[in-house]
Amino acid sequence: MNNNTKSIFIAITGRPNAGKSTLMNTLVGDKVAIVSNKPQTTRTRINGILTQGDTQFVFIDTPGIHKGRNRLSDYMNKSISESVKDVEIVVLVADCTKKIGRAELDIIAKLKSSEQNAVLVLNKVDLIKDKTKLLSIIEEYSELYPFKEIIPISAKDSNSRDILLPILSKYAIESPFYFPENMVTDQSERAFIAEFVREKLLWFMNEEIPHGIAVEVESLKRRTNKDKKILDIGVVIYCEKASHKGMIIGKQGQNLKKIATLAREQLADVYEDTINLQCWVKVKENWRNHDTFINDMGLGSE
Ligand SMILES: Nc1nc2c(ncn2[C@@H]2O[C@H](COP(=O)(O)OP(=O)(O)OP(=O)(O)O)[C@@H](O)[C@H]2O)c(=O)[nH]1
Ligand SMILES: [Mg+2]
Repeated sequence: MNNNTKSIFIAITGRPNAGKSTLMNTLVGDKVAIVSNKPQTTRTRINGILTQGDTQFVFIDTPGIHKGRNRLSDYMNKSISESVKDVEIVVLVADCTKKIGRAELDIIAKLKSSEQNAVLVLNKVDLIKDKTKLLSIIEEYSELYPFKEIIPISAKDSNSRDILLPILSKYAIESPFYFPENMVTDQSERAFIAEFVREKLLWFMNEEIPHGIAVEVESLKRRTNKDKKILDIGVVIYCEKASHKGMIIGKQGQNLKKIATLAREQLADVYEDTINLQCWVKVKENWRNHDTFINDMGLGSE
C-alpha cells in the first residue's frame, strides 16, 4: 500500500426522502443502498466506499431523521446521532422543493453542538423551474450554520459526483485505507440481498405495509450446474398482520411473483449468476417493538 494515502469519512444526513441514498449511490458509482419514494427507506447506517487514486471516501448513509413511534425508530434515530459524531465532514441533504423543517433544524442543532464541518447539498434542483428561487433558500440556510459550501445539485444526475468529490476530498486526512480498494460497501452479502428484495416491496406496496416489512435471507448457497453458476437464495418476508401477508402475496400469488421476479432480474445483473430466489411471507406481530427481533434482523444497536 502507498504510504501517502488519505481517507475521509462522510456522514450523509437529512430528512426522510431527501435523496441521501440516491446521492451515496451516485458518489460511489454503484448501487449500494436502496432507494424508494417512500420515507424511511433506509433503516440502518450503510457504508458506501470509493477509492480514487490516493484517497478513500467512506460515505455513511443514515436513515432520515423522523419522529419515532416504536423501538425501531429509536434505533434509527440513534444511528444518525452516532454517525454524525466521528466523521471528517457531514453532508446535509435538503430537498430544495421543501421548506426548512424540524428535521433540518435538528441536524443543524447537532452540528452546532459539535462544531462539525458540514456542506449543504440542495437536492432535486431538476424539480425547480425558476432557479432564482434557490438564492433565497441558500440565504436562509447560510444564516443558520456556517456551511463550508452550499451546493445545488440533482443527486440522480451523475454530474453531481464530479461537483462534490473535489469539494469533499479537501477534508481528507492522511491515513491508511480502512477498506480494500475495490470494495464498494461493507454490508454483508445477505444484508445486501435482503435490502434488494425489500426495495421491490417498497416500490409495489402502498400505505403502512412497507414500514412493517422486514426481510431476512435465510439461506444462501452457490453451486454450479453444467458450467452454469447458480446462486440459491431463500428469503423470508416478515410483515405485521395476516391481512398484510395476503396483500403482499396478492391474488393467486401474483404480487409476490412480480416482486420476486424483479428482484431476481436485478440480482442477476449484480452477480452475473443465475439466481434462484424463493420468497416466503410470515407474520410477526408488532415486531418493530421487539428488541430481540430487531437485533436479529441487524436493525438494532451495532
Ligand atoms: N427529481 C429528483 N428526485 C430525486 C433526486 N434524488 C432523489 N430523488 C428521489 O427521491 C426519492 C427518495 O430518494 P432516497 O435516495 O431513497 O431518499 P433518502 O433520503 O435516502 O430517504 P430515506 O432513506 O427514507 O431517509 C426517490 O424517489 C428518488 O428517486 C433528484 O435529484 N431529483
Ligand atoms: Mg435512504
